[in-house]
Amino acid sequence: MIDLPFTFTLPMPQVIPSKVDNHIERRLSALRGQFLDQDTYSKMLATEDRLIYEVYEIKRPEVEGELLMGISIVHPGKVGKEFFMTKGHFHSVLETSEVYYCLRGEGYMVMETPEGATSVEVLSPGKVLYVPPRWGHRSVCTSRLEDLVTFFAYPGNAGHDYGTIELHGFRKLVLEGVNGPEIVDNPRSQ
Ligand code: PAN
Ligand code: ZN
Repeated sequence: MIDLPFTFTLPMPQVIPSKVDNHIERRLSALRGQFLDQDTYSKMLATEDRLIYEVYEIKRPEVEGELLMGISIVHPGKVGKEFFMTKGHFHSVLETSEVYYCLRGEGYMVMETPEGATSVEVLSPGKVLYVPPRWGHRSVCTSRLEDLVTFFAYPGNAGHDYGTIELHGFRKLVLEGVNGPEIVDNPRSQ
C-alpha cells in the first residue's frame, strides 16, 4: 500500500505540531558530564531534575528515503555560566544531513566533525540551518526567558550516536559572558 501525502501545522505561539506521535522530555540528569561546571550541575540536580528540552516527533519508518520531522524545544536556563542545551549527537550513518528551521527564541547550533572541524551558527526566528553530512550537532538556548524552538527534518536511516559526545563533549561551549553569549574552547575536549 502506498503512503498518502499528509499535512500538519505548527501553530504559534506554542508551536507544538498538530500531529504528534512521540513526545520526549530530557531532564538535567540526562546531561550528566556535559556541563563544564560540574559542581553547580550536582548542586542543581540535588535540588531538582529540571526539564531542559523536549522533542515532538512525527513518526515515519526509519529507512532510507523517508524523512523524520519534528519540533525541538530547548528551555531557557544555565548551569553556572553555560546555557541549557541538547545532548547533541552524530548521526550513526555519518553521511546523512539535517535541516533545521528556527521558529522562536535565540540560540546557537554547535557543530563539529569527527576530524575536528568546528562551526557555531546563530539560530534566530526565520533562519534555516543546513547541517551537512558528518557534522555532529547540539542546539543551545541563549534567550533569557523564551524557549528556542526549531523544526527539523533528517533522513529516516540516520540513527543517533550519542556515545561519542557523552565521552568527549563538543569542542566548543556557549557560555554567558559580560556582553552576552561567548563561544569558548571546551578545556575538557582539547
Ligand atoms: C533532532 C534532535 C533533537 C534533540 O531531532 O534529536 O533536537 O537533540 P538530541 O537528539 O541531541 O537529544 C536531531 O538532530 N535529530 O537527528
Ligand atoms: Zn540530528
